[in-house]
Amino acid sequence: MMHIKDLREYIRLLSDIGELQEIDVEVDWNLELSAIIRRAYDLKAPAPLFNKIKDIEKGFRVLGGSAGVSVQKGLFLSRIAISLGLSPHARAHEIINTLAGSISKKGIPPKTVKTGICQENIMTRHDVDLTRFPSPFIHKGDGGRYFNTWGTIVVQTPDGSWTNWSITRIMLLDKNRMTGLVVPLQHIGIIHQMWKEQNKPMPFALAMGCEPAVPFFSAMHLPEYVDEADILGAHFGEPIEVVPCKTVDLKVPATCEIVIEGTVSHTETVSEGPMGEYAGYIGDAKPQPVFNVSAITYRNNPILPVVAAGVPVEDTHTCCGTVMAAAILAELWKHDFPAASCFCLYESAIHWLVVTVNRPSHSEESTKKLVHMAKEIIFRSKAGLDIPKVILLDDDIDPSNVSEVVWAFATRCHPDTDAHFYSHERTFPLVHYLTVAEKKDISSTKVIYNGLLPLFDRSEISSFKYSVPTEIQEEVIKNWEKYGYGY
Ligand SMILES: Cc1cc2nc3c(=O)[nH]c(=O)nc-3n(C[C@H](O)[C@H](O)[C@H](O)COP(=O)(O)O)c2cc1C
Ligand SMILES: [Mn+2]
Repeated sequence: MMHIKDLREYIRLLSDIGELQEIDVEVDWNLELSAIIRRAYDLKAPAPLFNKIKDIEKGFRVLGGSAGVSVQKGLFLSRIAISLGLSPHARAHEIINTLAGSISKKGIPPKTVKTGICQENIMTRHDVDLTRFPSPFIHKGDGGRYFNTWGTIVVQTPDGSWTNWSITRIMLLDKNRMTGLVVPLQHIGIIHQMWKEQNKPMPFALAMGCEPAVPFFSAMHLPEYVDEADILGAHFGEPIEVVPCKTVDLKVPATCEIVIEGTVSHTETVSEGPMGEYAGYIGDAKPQPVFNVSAITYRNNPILPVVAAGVPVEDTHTCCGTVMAAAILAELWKHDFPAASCFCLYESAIHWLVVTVNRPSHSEESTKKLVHMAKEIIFRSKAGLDIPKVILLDDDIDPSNVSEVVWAFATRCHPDTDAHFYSHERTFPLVHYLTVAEKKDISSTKVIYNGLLPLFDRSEISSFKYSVPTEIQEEVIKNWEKYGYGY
């Protein structure tokens, strides 16, 4: 396991494997920068590093596509894999199953260090000026410039017993104020409520441009009172180093690029959004709390990572999809559900979770039991909250392979008897098709499609893998170039 300890080391590694595109021509933070990021997603092109941004001081940079997928052969998930300490060639199954293993381990809490490179430069009080940084205007139709799309918001319960890391979008208001999505069911919302009950604003630290694993653990759905930082430690087998902030009693990853410190108001709200969201559409504007900024610290020549959320595949899908699948797989294992693997298809804008099952029995009774168990375990877990549609398939299918999943879903699920609907399930309010009332109630119908065929027999599949005798398969692969194929 290779633990990359800062963003710049990650950028060097991306460059080494042809996954980085440095852009030296000047680009505009107003729609141009995000347009380049979006086109890079569409082409699965290298991650753009913007070295020169219009009206922004020299040296301040932006990185896009931190967790984008790649067009290069064998390197499809390389950015995600490297970020998590795995080989750039790691496949989905290895990434998800390794992460699920880490979630099941005992946490390793962070180590506090006295000084951190993230505090090379400090702005406090009247010097605080968020507008010096290249926060982009991302989508036509957004309600403002978005300062945070990939950074981690650190908050703590009033009694200090739980430190939560999460990613939530944050919009720029002016020199020292921002506003962001504080969703009540998310941990930031639960902790904000605790501070409100004490009639106090909630201290926060926003750490941007952290070592590449941090966003993955920040987007991970863990139970309440579990610190994401501890699970990152368990994953790498060593603690992450954190440094105390200057104006709030919180700690941030010591090597990150930019830190915004301050408090989230318990009384004042402003209109946040709309914004182009991960489902692929412009969402809604709603009142959200004001984030008042007390200090900004940053590395020399800071790099601000940016996600241009929208139609798949972008970083929200790869990051959330990967960690949701891992968190759900860990839950399924904990409850002895015979899951082989699990994947949240990026192309579904992470609305479809595929669980492959290694069935102990094919009886109708046991399949019925598995569907019921899947519903109980998945929809009750924090990660399952975001998942509206689940597909259960036998483990001849690779759940990360869209072609295989589409085929199996189309041919194995009876529209009448294999769709199991569950009404009034808690839901993430950003799921696109929800009605206004469902978004307000954060409750909607969810579905499990049972694709576990009765008496499923692999030998009935007509494919290269299953219907061609092994010796002939080997022969054909060996002779492939001899037949005249160049690849
Ligand atoms: C790029 C990106 C953007 C995200 N934006 C938001 C957001 O604006 N609001 C939100 O509630 N969750 C957002 N998420 C998902 C949360 O980070 C995720 O649900 C996480 O588990 C929340 O942390 P918690 O489990 O500690 O509550 C985003 C995730 C990513 C990767
Ligand atoms: Mn949490």
